[in-house]
Amino acid sequence: MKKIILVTGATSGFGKAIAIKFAGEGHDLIITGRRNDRLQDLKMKLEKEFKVEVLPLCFDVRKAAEVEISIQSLPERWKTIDVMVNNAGLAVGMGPVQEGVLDDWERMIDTNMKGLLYMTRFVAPLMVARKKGHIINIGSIAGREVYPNGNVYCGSKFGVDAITKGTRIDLVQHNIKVTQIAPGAANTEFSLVRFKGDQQRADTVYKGFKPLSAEDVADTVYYVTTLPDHVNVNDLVLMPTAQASSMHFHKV
Ligand code: NDP
Ligand code: 8X3
Repeated sequence: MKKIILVTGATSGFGKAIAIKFAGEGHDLIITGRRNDRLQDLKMKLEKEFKVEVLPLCFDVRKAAEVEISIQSLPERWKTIDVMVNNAGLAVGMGPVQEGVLDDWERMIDTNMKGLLYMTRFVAPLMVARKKGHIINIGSIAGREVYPNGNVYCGSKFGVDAITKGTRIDLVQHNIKVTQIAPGAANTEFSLVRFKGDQQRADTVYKGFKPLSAEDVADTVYYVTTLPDHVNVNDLVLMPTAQASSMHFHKV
């Protein structure tokens, strides 16, 4: 059955791959992000290749008012969101806490935690009204194990872990599934953003082992939406085979 899937951060990496995966399976999509040109290109591509309908919404998840108006002004048909993937997020900088850049901290906390909360605040009521829905939060191995110089990014992803558990408890009585997918290292634009455009430094993160691809994560997100109504994956840690923990890699 055709569903409506909302994916935040669909202009790149996991979000884009998730949108392509669901479109390939015949589902209609609401795709969000701040880069409107990329949203429009993706809409054209998906509608042409897969004959699905795609609604791009360009806004910043850190701005509660923008989130609220974007969701509340959706045409009625598009408000019947079956699956929301809270994927938009980022790391900015990496260094010891005593040298932290305050603006980097604000960006991570505001995007990864508050942005995810704003989306949930305005989309969950639509699901509650229909007594059905599935919220999938993209956490991280960084939300399970802290690593040196990861302080605030890890904190924001530990926050996603707690918020996901709390959301599940609050929504269980409304028949809404809540899942966290927590990936390990994946080669997307993540490290380029973290290292503020330094491509060489970003590339070194993935040297000597095979990281996850965005498609690996997209396949997993899709999988958890295919289970019977009475079955939910609460939590799934998805790692490259060559990564045993935040800190342990088999590199050659
Ligand atoms: P990318 O940088 O490739 O994609 C990040 C996406 O988030 C972009 O589409 C970006 O869109 C969107 N985004 C960022 N800030 C905002 C904002 N303020 N408002 C709206 N959208 C925003 O990285 P990934 O695909 O790797 O990251 C996706 C998620 O996965 C993140 O939550 C990240 O923390 C998490 N993750 C990543 C891992 C990795 O190793 N790559 C591992 C584990 C988790 P735009 O810039 O257009 O707004
Ligand atoms: C991204 C994975 O380990 O670089 O969430 O923090 S890590």
